[in-house]
Amino acid sequence: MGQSENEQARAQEPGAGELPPGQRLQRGWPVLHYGPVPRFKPLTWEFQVFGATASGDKHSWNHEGFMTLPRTTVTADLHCVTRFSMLGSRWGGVSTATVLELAPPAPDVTHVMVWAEYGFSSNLRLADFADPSSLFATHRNDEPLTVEHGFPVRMVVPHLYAWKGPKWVRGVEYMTADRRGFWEERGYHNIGDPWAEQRYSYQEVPGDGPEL
Ligand SMILES: Nc1nc2c(c(=O)[nH]1)N[C@H]1C(S)=C(S)[C@@H](COP(=O)(O)O)O[C@H]1N2
Ligand SMILES: [Mo]
Repeated sequence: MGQSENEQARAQEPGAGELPPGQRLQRGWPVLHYGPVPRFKPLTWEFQVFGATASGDKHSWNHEGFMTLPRTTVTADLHCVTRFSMLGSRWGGVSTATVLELAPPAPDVTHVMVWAEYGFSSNLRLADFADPSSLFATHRNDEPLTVEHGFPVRMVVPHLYAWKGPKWVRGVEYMTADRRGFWEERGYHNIGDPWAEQRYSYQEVPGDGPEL
C-alpha cells in the first residue's frame, strides 16, 4: 500500500492520523518515562480497582485473570507533551468499558486515578477514562508490549497527552472528587487535551483542576 493510501485509511479513523498543534511526527517509537523500568513479577502482580466502587469492595485480577478478560482493538495516535507524536498504532487490550462493567463505580464517582508501579499515577475525568478509545493495552501492532513500553499493561488515552497513559499499570482508584496525579502535580495540565495544547498547569482556567 502506498503512502497516500495509508494516509487515507488513517483519515477514516475519527480524530486519528492528524498532528495536533505544535507536534511533530516521530519515526519509530521512543521510550520515555520517569524512573527505572520495573521488573514484572507474575506471582504477585495484581490489577486492582478500589476506592469508590459501587459495592464498596475492591476488585482484583491476577495476570492470568486479566489476560482472559474480553479484548478490544483500537487504532489510535500517541501525542507526547515533549512534542513528538506517533500515528496509527493498533492497540490491543482491555477496554475501560469492560473494567467499568465488571467493577462498577459508585454513582457519585467523577474522576479516576490510574496507578502504576513505583507510585506513578495520573488522574482522569471519568468521561475521559470511559471514552470508547481508552484502553488498558497489552499489545501494539499485534505484538506484546516490551517491558520499556509498559509490559504487561499500560493505559492508552488517545485523545489526551501521553503522560495520561501510565505504563506498568497496577490499578484504578475511583474518586468522588478530582486529585492531581504525578505529572499533574509537577507543572503539567490537569486535563491535557493536545488539540487545545493544554500542556502546562499555568494554562489552566478555573474548573480545569484542583488548586495547586
Ligand atoms: N509509569 C509511567 N508511565 C508513563 C510515564 C512515566 O513516567 N511513568 N511517562 C508518560 C509519558 S510522558 C509518555 S510520552 C509515554 C511514553 O510512552 P512510551 O515510552 O511507550 O513511548 O508514557 C507515559 N507513561
Ligand atoms: Mo510524554
